[in-house]
Amino acid sequence: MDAPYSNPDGDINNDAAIDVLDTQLAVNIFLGTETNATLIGRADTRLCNTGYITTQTIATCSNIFLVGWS
Ligand SMILES: [Ca+2]
Repeated sequence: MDAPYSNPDGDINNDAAIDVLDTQLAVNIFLGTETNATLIGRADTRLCNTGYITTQTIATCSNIFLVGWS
């Protein structure tokens, strides 16, 4: 498994906040119900930078939202 991006931003919807909406978007992208290419690309570049969305991407987004990135 690839390591998470070293400095994830996590702001998938680009509203300058990391919150539950970003986590929900990560889940929807993982499930395939969110198909917006911009959101999918942003989720990858701002969370995992692996080229694909996994449960680790969702976990990273949740962690940023809940406890911040350290
Ligand atoms: Ca956001």
